[in-house]
Order: sequence, then C-alpha cells, then structure tokens
Amino acid sequence: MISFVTSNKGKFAEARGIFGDLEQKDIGYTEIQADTLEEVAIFGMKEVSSRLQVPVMLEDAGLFIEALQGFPGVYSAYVQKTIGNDGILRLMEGVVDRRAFFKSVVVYAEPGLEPQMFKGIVQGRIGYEARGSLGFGYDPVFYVDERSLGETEIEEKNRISHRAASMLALKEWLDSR
Ligand code: ITT
Repeated sequence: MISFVTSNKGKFAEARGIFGDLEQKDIGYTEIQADTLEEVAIFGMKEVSSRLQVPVMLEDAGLFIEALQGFPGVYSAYVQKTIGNDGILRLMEGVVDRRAFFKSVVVYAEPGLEPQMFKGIVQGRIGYEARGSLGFGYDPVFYVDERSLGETEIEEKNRISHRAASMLALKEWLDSR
C-alpha cells in the first residue's frame, strides 16, 4: 500500500482511479520556491521520506500557458487561490495563442531506495469561458479538443491527463520490478 502525501482531494481521487489501493496522507511538506516542478517535488520528498519510513509518493503539478511564458507554472496553486480561473480568463483577454499544458511530476520513495521521478504532460488550450464543475483547479478553463476538463468525467480525464501519464509510468515501473 502506497501513501500519497497530498492535501488535494481532487488529485487523490484521480490517483486512486489509477492505483486502486492508495492511502491519502495530508501531512503537508515544505514547497520550496524554485523554478521547476522537479526541484519542488524532489525537495519535498527529502522531507517526507525522512518522516515516513513507508512506500510514499507525492506530486507537484502546474499549468503552463504559452502566451504567458509558462505562467502560472510553479505558482499554480497560489494563483488558483488568489486570482482563480476568472483571473486567468482576464489575463488571456485579447490573446489569440491559447495553447497551454498541464505538467505532473511524481516522486516515489521507499526505505532503502533512491527516489524515482515520473513526469506527464497534457496539451490543451485556455478557453474563453469556464465550463463544467467536474475535476478541480483550472479544469473548467482548460480545454482538450472542444471540451473543458471541467466537463470531463474522471475516468476520461484519467485516460488523457498529465497525472494519468506520470502515475501510470510509476505504476508500470512498480509492476515491472
Ligand atoms: P499538494 O501539494 O498538497 O499535493 P496542491 O493543490 O497544493 O496539493 P500543487 O502544489 O501540485 O498541488 O499545485 C498545483 C496546482 O495546479 C493545484 O492546486 C491546481 O490549482 C493546479 N492543478 C494541478 N493539476 C491540475 C489538474 O489536473 N486540473 C486542474 N488544476 C490542476
């Protein structure tokens, strides 16, 4: 049984759809200010794995908008909490290039093992309006084809998402040992 250290219920629900057997541990960890999700995740895991001597994973994720040079990126959680999806739509007013991607960086550790990192990306577009109430965070403003992730059931999101890609890579690695 793996412990997933996260405060985010939406992330956990998606991860459980992939792993089945999974335990949420909402114990918090230091998220350093860094330029990349990878650095944030690796640093977080150093702290978590010294506190929990069990198989454990954590994830740092973010939304990267091309026309905003990758903003909000590593600041995605803070930006969602402050200006939210309305703020993103306002920043994108008049912007023609709507391309964006979500990225997920998962780190897995267990006692006696060097931490292992897995990544996933999903390409999409920032829409012109928020649609749907499924998922969490930026899902209502992030569109894949003609549908927002806010309108996408969790089973379908788990076939296409950044999180599905990173976590399936971890799952395959675990199964192949
Ligand atoms: P933990 O760190 O406790 O896991 P968190 O919500 O703070 O939870 P992150 O630090 O990884 O997670 O922040 C990433 C933010 O990016 C998250 O709060 C969402 O606002 C957004 N985000 C990440 N993945 C997303 C997804 O699949 N759909 C919508 N928004 C997402």
